[in-house]
Amino acid sequence: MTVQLIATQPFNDQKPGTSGLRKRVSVFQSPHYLENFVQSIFDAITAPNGATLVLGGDGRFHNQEAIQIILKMAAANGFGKVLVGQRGILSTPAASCVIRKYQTYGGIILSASHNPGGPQGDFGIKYNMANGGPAPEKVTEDIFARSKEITQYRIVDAPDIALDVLGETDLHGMKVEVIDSVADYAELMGSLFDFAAIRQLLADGFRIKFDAMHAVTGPYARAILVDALGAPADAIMNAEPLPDFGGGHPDPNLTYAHDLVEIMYGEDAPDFGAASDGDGDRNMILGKHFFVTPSDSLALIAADARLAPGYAQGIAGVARSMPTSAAVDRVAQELDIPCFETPTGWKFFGNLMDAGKVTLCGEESFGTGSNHVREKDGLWAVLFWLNILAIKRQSVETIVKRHWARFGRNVYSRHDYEELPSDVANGLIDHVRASFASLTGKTFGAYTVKTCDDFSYTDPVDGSVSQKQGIRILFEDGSRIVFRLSGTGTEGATLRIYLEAFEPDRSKHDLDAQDALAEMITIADDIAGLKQRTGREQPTVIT
Ligand code: VG1
Ligand code: CO
Repeated sequence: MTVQLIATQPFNDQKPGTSGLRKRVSVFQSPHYLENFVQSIFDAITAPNGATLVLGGDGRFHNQEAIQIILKMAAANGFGKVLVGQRGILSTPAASCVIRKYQTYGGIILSASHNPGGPQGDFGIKYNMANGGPAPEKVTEDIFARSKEITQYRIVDAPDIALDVLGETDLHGMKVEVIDSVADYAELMGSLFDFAAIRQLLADGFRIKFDAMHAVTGPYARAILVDALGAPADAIMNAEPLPDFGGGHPDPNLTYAHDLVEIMYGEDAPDFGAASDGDGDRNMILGKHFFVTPSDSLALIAADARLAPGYAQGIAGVARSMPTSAAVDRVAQELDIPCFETPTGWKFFGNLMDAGKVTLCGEESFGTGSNHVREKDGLWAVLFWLNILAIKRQSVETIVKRHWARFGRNVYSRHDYEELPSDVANGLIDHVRASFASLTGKTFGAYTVKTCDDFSYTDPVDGSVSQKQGIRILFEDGSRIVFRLSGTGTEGATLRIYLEAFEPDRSKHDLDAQDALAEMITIADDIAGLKQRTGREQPTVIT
């Protein structure tokens, strides 16, 4: 076994997006593509000799092959040990948990999250720091800079490591320890939530349905919901992780999790439904015939956090991404705790959590989490809800409506236009940006524009500045429209339009969000020339 230095040439497109580098599988399969990026990570992070790394992925097509390559490269780059999930499996929150628990130098997570998998699908890779969280922009920029000047990578010439049996193997002087993918994570969940109360809730006949969408959460959900909490085996659907996610789009929302949605809106609907995404960090929460928006879910968890043992002491503060609704801001105000507004992407929450400024964080994109790890966490949110339900013994709908009655309702929706030609999407954003001056003070029906800007964020902990994080059109009554381009897509551009209106009037809380926001939707079209520029009559996905 020898270390090989392989000559290579830079690719110019290895810039990490909102959450790591995501490309078509075929791109990652092209010679040196994965290797170049992994070497760029190793070059950028300058780990000391003998450092320990965590490695795992969501099990999508190409996961195992990539893991073998990364192990051999880690050995050639002087790592002392790699903790790798059994069969290469680690959900994103589980990887974050393992990094923290064993105090490793960092970790590599292989996932393209909610993007489809399979030979024609997407693959992805991201680096997480010693705190268990996604690398901050400074580090992803270093990685990108390295990728543009790389001339060689290091790899040992060795046979593949068996990943199905737990235990330790030697790889050119580096230890490879295959660990149980679920155990550490399940133990952490047991320490945060009142499992006895949830077990009792389920024993009393409360029916749940969890859709793992043939992605990574199947084994986690089975160990926790079925084995530890006593839910019947059929409470979990699509529980077998498949390399192509069964041909589906593992994104837990009303469009892509339609099987679950049909059940939850059907005649004999269970009391509680939930789904997670490809890598297990997102969650969708449903009640019987009822959908909980992620923004409301965050607000509600914040309001009732003390009901869970891990949060019984109260929460230090909350943070939400800018496009997420201000529902949680109202809760923070009442609890008299700080509320931070960050750019999109979990990497912006890390500093706030490390500094003890916030306990709970969330994004409108079905992401909720806390300082128990440094990633958003799908099953954690499901367990938090079950914990709240086990104590309150009210329906999901009642809990949400009582919350609205108390705090008011931030009516919210996101409209996505996927796979637009890049020049169309950029042209639309430029157009809105160029209209700031003429929009300010302009009245559209009942709404008058107060200000418009490009959202920029100064990290209160390290002072780093992130600019152009989405365009905000803010109206005088607190309503707003946000325009943003996705940083996780792999084909063309995805335009996201976030719509929010505050409704204090209880008698209007039963309105469907699309109806309540109808006027805002028209205004968005007016401002951006949506239909005319995109040639589309409808968004691809409405959440
Ligand atoms: C999307 C979401 C963002 C989330 C990111 C990663 O990013 O909007 O809130 O943090 O995905 O989530 P973008 O740039 O496409 O809007 V995951 O579950 O894909 O790791
Ligand atoms: Co995800």
